[in-house]
Amino acid sequence: VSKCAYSERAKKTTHPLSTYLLRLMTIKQSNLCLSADVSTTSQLLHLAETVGPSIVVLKTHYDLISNWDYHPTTGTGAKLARLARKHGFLIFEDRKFGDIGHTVQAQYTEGTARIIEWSHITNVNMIPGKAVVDTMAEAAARWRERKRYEVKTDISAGSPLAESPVSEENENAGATTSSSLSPDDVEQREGCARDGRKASIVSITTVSQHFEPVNSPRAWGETSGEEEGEIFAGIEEAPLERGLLILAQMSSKGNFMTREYTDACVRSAREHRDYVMGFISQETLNSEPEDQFVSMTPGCQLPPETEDEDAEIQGDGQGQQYNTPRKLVGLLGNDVIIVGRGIIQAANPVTEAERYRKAGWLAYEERIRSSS
Ligand code: UP6
Repeated sequence: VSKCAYSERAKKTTHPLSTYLLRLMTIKQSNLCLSADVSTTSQLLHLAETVGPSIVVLKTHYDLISNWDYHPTTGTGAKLARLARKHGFLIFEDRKFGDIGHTVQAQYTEGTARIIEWSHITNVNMIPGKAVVDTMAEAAARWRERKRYEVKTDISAGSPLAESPVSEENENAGATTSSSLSPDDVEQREGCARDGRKASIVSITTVSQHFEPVNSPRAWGETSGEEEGEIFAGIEEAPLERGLLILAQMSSKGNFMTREYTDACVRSAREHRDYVMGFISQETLNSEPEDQFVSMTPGCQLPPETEDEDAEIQGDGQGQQYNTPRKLVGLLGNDVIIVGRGIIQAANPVTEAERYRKAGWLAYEERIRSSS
């Protein structure tokens, strides 16, 4: 179990999105992912808006939503992406891809939902074999090149940002770069900053100094301006890279994920360190010094406030099993707790999310401070 602080691991990982996530976690003092398993877009967007300040990842199952709007720039994915920038969290579509590589590539990048366009992270079930990870990595690399090209073309044509998907994605990016970075911090290359309605391509090279931990994560609720979607001072835009989590272990009772399967997931992750951020697992799977994978862990609930915090938690009667943040983060070394019904079925999901954030963070602090 790693005693290394998230901020230190942010410096060690080579995946830009993991670096970003580990910094977000440090700033927001949160290792909480909300599993927003609701059935309408308004419920989803409302949760993202209200719980956004407490979380670092918002997990979706887009196919649970009855009225998902597929429009690339004004649809549900684009709206979520805007809320992600506003509150500082990453979007994780829990698609659990599981087909032959060719099919998965198309499901990931094309078809109805075009998941790659709005979701920073997705995951894959590796039962079909390692090729599925190879093909997803290939698709993500191609997508990134296309995005870069689109940004460049958009800029050289001087077209208004709002007219292309990429500009929609980068809307408001300038709020950070212009207000909190000096010109020396910014190098012409990638990312997108706004100058009136024209864009310039920038890369934020020395971002770490801009990540000032805040005393209260609630400070994230204070935007630097009135405009909807304006991002927080001190936080830069998420990098253009996409990330993958490999489904290496499951929380459900009697699942068929053997040690051999889990080990194969780790080997595959090591082959794609620039794309695979980590795992959906029940314990940390980092075992070599170069392993800086993030483990995100479902099957997490807290007992009611009135009960002992280490009390055993009942499953859901449909195979789901639950553990507390203290066990998952403190003892088993997981990094991010994924909580669905524990929060969304509470009388007040906003205060409940804060309760989980605090419990998850405390478990992490105890872990890095413990001597054993
Ligand atoms: N999930 C699990 N276990 C896994 C992998 N994924 O529960 O091993 C997902 C479920 C659900 C969420 O698909 O979206 O995590 C857990 O929700 P819950 O907290 O309401 O049980």
